[in-house]
This record gives sequence, C-alpha cells and structure tokens, in this order.
Amino acid sequence: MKRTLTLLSLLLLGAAASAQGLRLNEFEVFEENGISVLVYSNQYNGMFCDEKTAGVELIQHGERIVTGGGIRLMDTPEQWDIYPDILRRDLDRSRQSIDMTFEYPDYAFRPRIVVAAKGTAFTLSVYLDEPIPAKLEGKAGLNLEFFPASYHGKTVYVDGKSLILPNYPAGDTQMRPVSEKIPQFFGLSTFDDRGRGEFIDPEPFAVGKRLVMAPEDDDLRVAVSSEQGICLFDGRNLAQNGTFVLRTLLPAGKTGKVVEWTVQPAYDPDWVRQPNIGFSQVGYTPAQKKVAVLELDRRDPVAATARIWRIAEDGFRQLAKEVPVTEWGVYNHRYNYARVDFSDVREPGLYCIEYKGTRTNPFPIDANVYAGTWYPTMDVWLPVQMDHMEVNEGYRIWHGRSHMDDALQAPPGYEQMDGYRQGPETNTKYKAYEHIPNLAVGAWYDAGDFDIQSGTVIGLTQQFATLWEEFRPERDQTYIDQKTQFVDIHRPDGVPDVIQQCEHGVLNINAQVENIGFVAQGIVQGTMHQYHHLGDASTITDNFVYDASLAPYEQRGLFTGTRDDRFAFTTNGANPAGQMSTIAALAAAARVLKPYNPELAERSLKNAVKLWEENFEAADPARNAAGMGFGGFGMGGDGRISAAIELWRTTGEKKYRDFFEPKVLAQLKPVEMPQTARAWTGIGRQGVARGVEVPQGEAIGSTGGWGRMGFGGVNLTTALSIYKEMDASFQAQVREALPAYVESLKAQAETTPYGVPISGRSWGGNEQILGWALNCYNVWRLFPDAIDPELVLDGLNYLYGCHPYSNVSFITAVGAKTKKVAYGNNRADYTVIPGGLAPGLLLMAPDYMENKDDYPFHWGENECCTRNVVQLVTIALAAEEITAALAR
Ligand SMILES: [Ca+2]
Ligand SMILES: [Ca+2]
Ligand SMILES: [Ca+2]
Repeated sequence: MKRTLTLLSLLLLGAAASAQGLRLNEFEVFEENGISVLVYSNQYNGMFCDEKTAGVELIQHGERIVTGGGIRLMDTPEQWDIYPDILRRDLDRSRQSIDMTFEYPDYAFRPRIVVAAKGTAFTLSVYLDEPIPAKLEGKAGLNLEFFPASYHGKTVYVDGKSLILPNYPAGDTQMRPVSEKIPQFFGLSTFDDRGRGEFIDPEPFAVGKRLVMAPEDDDLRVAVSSEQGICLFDGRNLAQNGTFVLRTLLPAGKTGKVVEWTVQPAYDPDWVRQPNIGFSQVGYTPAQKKVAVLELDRRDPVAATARIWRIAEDGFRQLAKEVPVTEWGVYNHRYNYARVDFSDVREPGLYCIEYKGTRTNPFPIDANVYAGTWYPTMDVWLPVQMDHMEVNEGYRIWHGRSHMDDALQAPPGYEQMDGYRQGPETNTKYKAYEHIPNLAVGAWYDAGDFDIQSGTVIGLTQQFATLWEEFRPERDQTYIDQKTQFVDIHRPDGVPDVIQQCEHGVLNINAQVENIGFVAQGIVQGTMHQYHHLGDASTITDNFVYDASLAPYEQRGLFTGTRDDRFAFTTNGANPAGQMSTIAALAAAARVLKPYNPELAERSLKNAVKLWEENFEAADPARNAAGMGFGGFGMGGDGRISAAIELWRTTGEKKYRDFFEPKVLAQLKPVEMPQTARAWTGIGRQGVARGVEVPQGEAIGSTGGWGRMGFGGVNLTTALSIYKEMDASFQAQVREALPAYVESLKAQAETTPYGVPISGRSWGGNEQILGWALNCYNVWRLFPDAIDPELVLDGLNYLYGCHPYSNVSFITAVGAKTKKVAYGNNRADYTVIPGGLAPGLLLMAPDYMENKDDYPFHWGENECCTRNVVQLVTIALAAEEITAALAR
C-alpha cells in the first residue's frame, strides 16, 4: 500500500461512515465506524485453553471490551473449562451474516450460532437441530463476556433498574456435588475441594430482558436484549481473571431458533480515535535521534506539523519547535502512521509533544536519561523472582522461603498443564513420587507462575557470567544470604549483585546435577489448583516433604501426607545434547565465581567437565536427532559449541578450541531460515500473513543466549561473541560475513513505522525486539562503522513507549509513564513487580494490536519473564555506552 491515503480512499472511508450499518469487511469482520465485531477471528488455544481472546468479540472505540461470545457449558467459564470445536463457519455476504456450527464431542452436542448485522446492531441467534442432550440441560447457554477492568466504576441498567457494576466480587455462590460438574480440560481441577467432592456454582447478580452496560459512557455503552431473558454473572467469584458474563440458558426439549439476542454497540458516526503519540518515556539525550511515531485513525487527516513544547520551572510552556509530520502509511490495516523527527531539539530540559490537540506527558532531554534504567530490574524484579528465599524490601516481605519441600520425582506418563510431560521412564535412580533430596536451593521463578524452568535458570546463569566479564557491573544494592536463605532489597552487603545472582543459579544447577544426575527440564507444580496460585509462593506447598504413609493433611515431624511438593520432570535425562547448555553455564560461572567462592567455582567446573565427558560423543547432532530439544541450541545447532567455548575459556585447553572453531566458522555460511525466525515476517506494511505462528512464549529463547537464530540465513551471534579471542584468520572470515548480517538486521527494521521488527501472534514480541537490538549492539561494539548505533536505541525506545496501542513503557516502573498492571504473581492486586519487561503487543487477527493496561491477566501481553533480565541490563548498559559515543 502506498504510504499516503489517496483522496479516493478517504472519500470511500467517508462514505462508509454515513451509517450504512455494520458490514462484513475483507477480513470477515463486521465493521462500522468505531465498531468491529469479530466472529471467531481468534481461536481458543489448544494448550492454554480460554485466554479471553477468542469467540465473538467486540472492539469498540479502539478497545476490545467484549470477548468469549459463544455456547458454553458453565455460567462463568474459567481458563480450563471446555469450549466447543468449530465444525463449520459459513459467511453470507448477501445476508451479512456468519453461521457457525460447533460441536462438544463428548456430549454429541452440535449447536449453531448465526451472527447477523442489523443496522448498527447485530443479532446472535442460537439454532438447534436436535434438543440439547439431557446432560447439558441447565448447563448449555449463550454467553458473552465483558472485561470487568474496563467497567470499573461503571453502572448497568437491567430492565430500566439501575445498578452499580461490582468493583470487587462479592456475589452469592452455592455448592453442588461434583457429579453435576462439567469436567474441565485434561481432567484438571482448578478448585481445591479438600476432598469434599463438590464445586462452586455462582449465582447471577442481575436478571432481565434488556441490559445496558455503562449507559453513561460513550465508549463502553453496549445494550443487549433478549425475549428469553439474560442473567448477569461475575466470574471473579471463581477466578480473579473472570469476567462479567451475560448468559441465557438454552431451553430443554426445543429445536429451531431457541435463543436470540440483539447487541447494540455504541455507534457514533463522528467518532475518531485520539492519536497515540509514541515516544520514549525515559526521554532522550541531546545528541541522539528523536522520532515520535503517531498512530492515527485512518479517517483522521494527517496534520502538517506537531509541536514540541518545553516546560519551564514555573510550568510555563514555551514552543521549542514546530516539526513537520511525515506520513508513513497504513500498517497492519487498522491505523495510519506518521513520524515526527525532533532530533534537533537539544537543549536539556523537560518537554512534551502535541499533535492535533493531544499532548503527551512530560519527558526529559538530558545527557543522563539512560543511566541506571536497569536498576529496578536488577534490584527489585529479579530478587522478587528468587526461589527458596525469603525476600524482604523495607517493611514488606514479598514472599517467604518457597518450595522448601522440593521435589518429587514426576511419575512416568504424567502430564502437566504448562507443557511438561514425563516420558515412560524416570531416567533417574528415583521412583515415582519419591523425594529427591537437596533441591531446595537457588533458582528463580520462571515468570508469573512459580515453576523452575531449567532453560531459564541455566541461560540466566551463563548470561550473568558473560555480563560480568563484558561490563563488570559492580552494583551492590541487594543483601543475599544463602545460609539463612534471606534476601533484602535496597541493602548492600559488599558483594556485587550480579555475582550473587550467578551464584544463585549455580547452586541450583549443581544441586540438580549432583542429586538427579543432570538438570531436569522443569521443577513444576503438579496440580492445577497450585499452578494458578497468586501471591506469596511460600504458601503454594506446605514446605514439608511428602510421605505416602501419612493421610492427606496429616503431619509427622517434617513430613506430611499432602502431596503438594513440586515434581521434577526428568525426561530430558535421556538426551545427551540437552546437557550441553548446563556445561556452558557451569563452566562460565566457574570463572567469574572463583574470586568470590572458590569452592563453588571448583565444584561447578568439576561437574561441567564430568557432564562433557559423559555426553560429548552421544550429543553429536548427527547421531542424536533428539538434540533439537530442550537445552540444545535448537535450530538444528550443536549445543557442544557453546559448551566447548566456555570450557576453553575456563581451562585454556586446546582440545575444546579445536572442536568449536571449525564449527563456528561453518556457521558463517548461510543456512535455511529457521521456523522461529518466521515470526519476524508476521505482519508487514501490506498486512497480515495468516497462519504464521510464533511459538508459545515460554519456549522462546530459553536456552541461554539470545538471537541465536540466523536472520536472513546468516548467524554471527556466536562468532561475534568470541571474535576478540580468536586469531586473524578467524577474524577475517567473520568480517567477510558481516555485511550480509548487518543488511538482514537493517531489513527487519525497515518494515514497520517504528523502525523495529514487530511480531507477537500468541505472545508479545518485545523479547524479539530486545534480541534484535542486542544483535545490532554486538556488531557496533566491535565494528562501530558497520552499523548505525541508533538502531539499538530505536529498539530500546520502542520498549520505553514508542509503540502502537498506547505509549506506556513496557518495562514496569521505568520511564515517566509505565505499565499500571502486569501478569506477575501479584496480578490479583492489579499492580506490577517493578523492573519486569511485559511481552508487549498481542497481534490478534485480523488487524488488532493490543496490550491491555487495566486487565493484567493476558499472559501473552503482560507476563514478565525471568529469562530476559540479563538482556535488559545489557541493553541499558549498551545505551549508556552508545549515547556517550554519540555525544562525542
Ligand atoms: Ca511456567
Ligand atoms: Ca549484594
Ligand atoms: Ca509438601
């Protein structure tokens, strides 16, 4: 698409506005000005089930306020409650309708829903060819879910009666026998019934034939009416991520059209979305490039200029510059984009940007804006993620010592809902459910949940070692005492925190290697009602070791009969290639820990060498197809390369170098672009590439490094990391491969108005942008003339707020305006753990980019992960280095 909208297209858009009502657009979405009705454009996720991003959905005035429309079997569906398969989806443009046929295969139940435009409203009609199965009477119903966070402080009319929508769930529930419950997916139970064989059944808090949600609010008002009557439920009585559910039960014994709703969104022919002015919320240095990106309603003509105001001490605003606006064009269909380059505003001070009457919050221009932006991540976020420790901050204890009963051997064949499965063997000396000793030490929670994802522990440990060697960040603001397993935030203890965190990783890795024989792929909650735990991790388990001879909840000494201990999943023990990243981490950590903890350093190296000798032959990818999996470098690489590099660096033994050098040089040859890297091509200026899937977030980048995928076919990541240590011949070959690599990095950036590669189909793409920026930096620090260092800052500025949907900083507590909520373990409190990186924008089909900042429960948008902590620290240090160079 050409960058500028033609006059004709503006006229067409204008014509569309003159109340022709909802019409199906080219993406099979019902559209009218300010309204998009999606009918299963987005599907339920097979693995994580109901993410509140599927079904019939309504985007109104730029916000997705309604989701989950469809036939469901419970009043307030939870994440793991079942949903139907889609059998057919028939679109009829002449009738402006979409006809969906669903199936609940376990119940031989095949309802149909027809969604049809009716002026600026739409109807949802349920048809049955046969009466509903007896088992589903009183259970099958038409549901539609409203996000409570959007409706906080709002009201509702129910048949003319006025009510306040509950700010906090305090509705009535009743208990029913579990025999009446529709089982959840995979036989899971989100509910801890304490052996009573019952479940909670919520009651509606309002019932009527016509409900008007938020009549007072032009952006949120939605009226739903039905002759069959509608119940209004508060799903938060069962689960904190629950929604307000509108629901009509399907009548028993009837066929044909059994229920019809009319849904009237708030239609306003003149509604225009306010511009979203993207800019860095930490501000800019005087010397750097400064470009704000405007995200604009396609109907909103682009103004010629924007204004940069300088804010004086007395609050007086002085025009610093009137800046021309350069239109970029439509990106991902929904919005138009334009850029405002105010690079020549250099005088230090506070500024804001104004475009067409929308003014941003203030931000500084100052030489030091990037200084210390990593402190919240290193000082707060990471300590809070530390497992097996009590973590204190001032007057507050974030959590007590958690998982002190670690861990039980996962039984063969056991499946866990977060992607773990134990194979037919244990691959260890332990029997099913047997306690594995000495594991209650070290490691970090993987993300918003509390499992030890070993790829993260291994990767982070190695990255801390590398970070120390490359930057030597001696910052000490955390007290970490492994003897009493106590952490105190904002309290120096004389030891650099990076060293202590590296140590915290190594303690767990060594414990696993010595007691299991290798690092298990995960040490994970075994039951669903533990997995969804919110709050203090020390209360997930009883911290007493399980003893099968005791009854549940019975305690004897330090043992109980409650099987609540985590499971160690050990299938990967059969995979020699999977041990290579462990070797790399232990060998690297052995070097940096030596001056601080020589005993631990020696133990680490000993374990690394032992694992190398035991697994080297069998880990050859040519002999072992399983090498693609956990702990290998994936992407078909040879995990032994990184292990050999670290062993060589630590021991100086030539045999390791003789092994890795030819293999690294071979990587300089172009290779096939791997599956994961296709994420980069998710959307482009022309729009959506359907069917492009990004791997589920927790699987990305968990093997220790970042950006190990070969962009455009060339992978220089490893070669650049050892460049300075190698001889002239090696260096010459790297330099030869460099231009193609730089071109591929630049090419990724040029496809979007933000100058960074945007992705994020089922998990936000912020980590990919971070990885890309770091790859740019790794080129620049060795070859300053080969790449523009502003690319690194572009990546960082995107994370700091110069991005679509909103302009909050995606790094919590960093920047002037930052995320209000995130999917941390405190998400039930609608807050954040400072210093985490949110995954970012979820790219929903067909054209909607979202990062909700009132509802924290979409993990793909808001779940901060531990694995990227070192990247965040590194990019911040890199930015300090780059901005200092730009100032010279
Ligand atoms: Ca997890
Ligand atoms: Ca310290
Ligand atoms: Ca226990």
